[in-house]
Amino acid sequence: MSIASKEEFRAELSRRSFLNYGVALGALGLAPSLLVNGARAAGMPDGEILTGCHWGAFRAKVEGGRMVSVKPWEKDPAPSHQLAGVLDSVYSPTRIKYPMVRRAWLEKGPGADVESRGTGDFVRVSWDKAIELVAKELQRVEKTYGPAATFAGSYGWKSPGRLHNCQSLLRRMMNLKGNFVNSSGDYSTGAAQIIMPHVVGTLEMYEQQTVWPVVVEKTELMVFWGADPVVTNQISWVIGDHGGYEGMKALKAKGTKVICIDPVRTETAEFFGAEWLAPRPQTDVALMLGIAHTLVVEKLHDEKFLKTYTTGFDKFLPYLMGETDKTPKSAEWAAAICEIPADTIKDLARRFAKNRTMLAGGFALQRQQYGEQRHWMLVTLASMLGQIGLPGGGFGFSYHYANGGTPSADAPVLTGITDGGKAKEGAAWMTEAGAATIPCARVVDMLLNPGKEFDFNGTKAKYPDVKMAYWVGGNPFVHHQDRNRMVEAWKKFETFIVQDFQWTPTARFADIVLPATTSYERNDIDSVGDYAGSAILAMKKVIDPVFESKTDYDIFALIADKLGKGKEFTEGKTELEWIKSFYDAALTQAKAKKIPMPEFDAFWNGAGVVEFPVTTGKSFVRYAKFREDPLLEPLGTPSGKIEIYSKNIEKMGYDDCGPHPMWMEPKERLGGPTTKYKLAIATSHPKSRLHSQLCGTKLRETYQIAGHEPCLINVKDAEARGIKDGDVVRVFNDRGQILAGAKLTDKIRPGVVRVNEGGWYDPIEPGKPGSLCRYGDVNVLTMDVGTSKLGQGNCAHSAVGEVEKYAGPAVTVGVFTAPKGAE
Ligand SMILES: Nc1nc2c(c(=O)[nH]1)N[C@H]1C(S)=C(S)[C@@H](COP(=O)(O)OP(=O)(O)OC[C@H]3O[C@@H](n4cnc5c(=O)[nH]c(N)nc54)[C@H](O)[C@@H]3O)O[C@H]1N2
Ligand SMILES: Nc1nc2c(c(=O)[nH]1)N[C@H]1C(S)=C(S)[C@@H](COP(=O)(O)OP(=O)(O)OC[C@H]3O[C@@H](n4cnc5c(=O)[nH]c(N)nc54)[C@H](O)[C@@H]3O)O[C@H]1N2
Ligand SMILES: [Mo]
Repeated sequence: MSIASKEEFRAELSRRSFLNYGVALGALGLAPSLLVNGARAAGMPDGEILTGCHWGAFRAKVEGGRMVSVKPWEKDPAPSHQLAGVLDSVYSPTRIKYPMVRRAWLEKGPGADVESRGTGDFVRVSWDKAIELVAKELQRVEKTYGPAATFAGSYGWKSPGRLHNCQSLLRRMMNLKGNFVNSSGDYSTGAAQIIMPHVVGTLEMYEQQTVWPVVVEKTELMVFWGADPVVTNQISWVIGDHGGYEGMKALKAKGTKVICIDPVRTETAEFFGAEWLAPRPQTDVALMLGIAHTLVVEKLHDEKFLKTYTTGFDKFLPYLMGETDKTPKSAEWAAAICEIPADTIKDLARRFAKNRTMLAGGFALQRQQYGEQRHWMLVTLASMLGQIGLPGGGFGFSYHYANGGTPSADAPVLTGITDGGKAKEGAAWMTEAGAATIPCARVVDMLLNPGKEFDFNGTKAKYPDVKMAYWVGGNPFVHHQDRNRMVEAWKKFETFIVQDFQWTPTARFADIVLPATTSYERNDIDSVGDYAGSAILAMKKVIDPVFESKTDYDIFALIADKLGKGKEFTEGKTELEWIKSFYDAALTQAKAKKIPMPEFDAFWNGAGVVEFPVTTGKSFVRYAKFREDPLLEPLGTPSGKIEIYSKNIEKMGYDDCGPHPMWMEPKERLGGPTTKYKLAIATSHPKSRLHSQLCGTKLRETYQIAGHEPCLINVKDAEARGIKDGDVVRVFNDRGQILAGAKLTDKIRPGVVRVNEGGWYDPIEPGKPGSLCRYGDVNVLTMDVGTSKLGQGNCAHSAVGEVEKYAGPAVTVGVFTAPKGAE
């Protein structure tokens, strides 16, 4: 079966079969919300300009210096409907227009009246003044408290672009100044990316998958386990390619059996008409163990595979069979925990073993307490099935992320601006820059416990005593867990600087706010597709910077200059010279590999895009080489094999991550033995946003309910509480309370409500612990503990609470306008 052509796919899209992604963007009725009087309209000519963003490449139309419409790049097989919000984000009322400083900070100095953070009491200052304040403060803090007092590990989904990479630029400036505290890892796969190297020898979460064409041809049973690729493949870390949608379309056309294991009947389940199994959240390890137990009892496990390619099954087996703890992990045992009937669990074991089965695991599973166990157990289960390395079988952890599984093109690697630290091998954020480093999700823990020793992946380190933070390209007052704990902890900062283009909740809690441009107001370059790498695209400036915003590069160059390091920062290069240097480095590789690629001028002044051919990438099968020759192609683990038992983890002696995968009862979960609340709160990634990005745009009007973030609730749970569709509800637990708009559905299992992550935090009384959030930031309700001493990832999907019809006084959401004086 061959994959449907792009043309067929687009035709299908225009028949609106795919979540309305094919709807013309204008059809949403989203005209830009603000007439920008202060925008500098001169300079940019009318016409259409090709550029790109997380949501894909697009052509922006410019009229009279304004971006008036966007249309997806013709070669995008499945454009995201979110592009309409991208247009609006440029001109939305939440745009930061001028440098602003919190009044008390400006008048009384660093650390003054920290209680007033978040109240919106800002004073406008000139750029000269702002740069001077920032430079002086960086120097004061370093001089007074030393190099480990400024946090610049600023995490978040900044825009694509190899030059205006605001996080690298921040660290580049900080490295020139002296030193800083950095962070490692990410919020996406904090637990799994730490345990996977012990198990399979790579980060695994961002590796290329057995490609879709092979899956379409060979896979007989596709299992999306806590994964919703139809929603989450809309975005990529670089410029979105959306190749995964071609794969999914072809898989559906072939009629391959799909099972979705998820508390929610997802868009993916709907798209495939999949079989839906809805376990209690956080109980997947029990479910997997129940399947594994059945495989052993019915002798369906592949002993030859286990012997040849794995190590430690003999140590795991006694646990599975209950010889070590008198608890056989039988289907019946699992059923009592996960609430999937024992017969269904046994049946899954038989079907997994009988068919060529791909276990496609998402990330939410491991953003939970003991999250490390999920993917370890999935790898163990796949090992027992013995299909790893066979076409279309085994496991895959990135089919839902950035279009993993899209065949990779024969493309050169595009480099970018460096932070001046020593680059480690591996993921881009694993730099060795920084006087100290913390796992990124432990930031609040660091603030509350200076000097405290913490464990992380076999090492021990001490939290630094941080007095100041500089945040770019992230929105911690939305992305971090347990907002009330965070609001308290943040008071410890003497100074908090935020550089963004929108008045996010984070910017509102800042002392100094610097207005950055969007990517559409500067020149840059990036690749299309994290896995596909199908093209290099000129991200050409569409319009001039609006109001007083400056590019991230210019802002950091100005600060560096104030610190006497301007030349070192810019290396004397202009924006376009930097871009050319990245392109030319790729061109050199391309020439060596005989990949056709034009010279820079022809590229930049011509089509603005170079596409690359796909050859060998079309047939890639993950772990095929290892399967073929485990001795010559060993894994990067100590044994060279898949480690079902890890001696390295055993040596760490952790009580929350043992030497083989196991079920551990989390602190709170639906149906948990000691859990106080009756509802699990799912905090998934939103269909019509990228986290918090675009929440401040008109796109919100397409999904908000009674002006609030939606709360999906099962009809039965709603009826039991007297809640009707469209009601304003209060969602609460011991950690906090938020308002939301009730959306009744039978597409969520009873006992679970869903409020997506990314809703902007909008406290009635900013700075006051427990204050009601008027819009619906679900992280007011989540818990801020590490997944385990091993990974120290976040537990964003471990929360329970209650929902009631809101009976308090009427509230007005206040977070979607600029603070007073900043309009
Ligand atoms: N409860 C719960 N919480 C979660 C999650 C969950 O599943 N549940 N998921 C977690 C995950 S996986 C992630 S990745 C995080 C995401 O958390 P974030 O990455 O912090 O979320 P974003 O909303 O993408 O924030 C990016 C910010 O950068 C700004 N920005 C974009 N481009 C630029 C630029 O070029 N320059 C500057 N200066 N600023 C820019 C945007 O305006 C926006 O404010 O959230 C985490 N939080
Ligand atoms: N549209 C859109 N796409 C995105 C993003 C976005 O914000 N918006 N963010 C991007 C980023 S940074 C990331 S990290 C990825 C995130 O990708 P994921 O982490 O995979 O996405 P989530 O939506 O958090 O969860 C996926 C599914 O897991 C289910 N789930 C939650 N808890 C459980 C559980 O305990 N058991 C089971 N079986 N299922 C569970 C949820 O209901 C959901 O359907 O998405 C990326 N793609
Ligand atoms: Mo993420």
